Amino acid sequence: MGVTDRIALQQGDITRMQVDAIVNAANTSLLGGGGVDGAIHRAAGPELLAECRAIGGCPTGEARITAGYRLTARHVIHTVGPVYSAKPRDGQLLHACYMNSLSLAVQNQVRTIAFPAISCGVYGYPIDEACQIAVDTCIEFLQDHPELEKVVFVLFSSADLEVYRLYCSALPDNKR
Ligand code: AR6
Repeated sequence: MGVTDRIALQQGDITRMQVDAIVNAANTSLLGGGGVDGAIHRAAGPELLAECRAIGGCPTGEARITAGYRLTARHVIHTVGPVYSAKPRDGQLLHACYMNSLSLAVQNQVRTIAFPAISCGVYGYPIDEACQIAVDTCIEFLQDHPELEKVVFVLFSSADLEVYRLYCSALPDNKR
């Protein structure tokens, strides 16, 4: 079994995912917002905001973990993606978001995790560039962490799903 067998692609709403942890594309305040952040807070309930408030924020590229409250997922991992600026730093920060989220996950015995397309909404990151960073970073991590069973990329639109499908189907053998 190759590492890509531990990666799944799905279209839908991340709040409905039956995984140990879902990742939230948050902002540095961790106090909620629109997009996937708003959907996660609505589905998890007010206890999530209370726990986030106590954390007191999160710098771009880093991640913080909370309980999932009314979600099926046991945990929410909040990470803050970069606002796209077309500079090399964007890619470094987006890579750090995935890496730090995955590290926090395994530190907390998470075996299955779902990611949205971090930074690809309000923050303006082009989906094709972000997809490569997301998939490559997760492959790298899965190779080093056999205890992580599954990474699911949950895409809101069929167009975004297609970008991920195409990229994954064209991966070279040394990444599989
Ligand atoms: N499930 C899965 N994906 C979703 C969902 C959902 N329920 N809702 C939206 N998406 P965005 P960002 C997709 O804007 O770009 C917030 O206000 C969406 O189509 O949620 O990282 C935060 O508080 C897009 O592909 O996050 C920050 O201020 C992707 O999720 C800011 O937005 C990310 O879009 C973060 O911006």
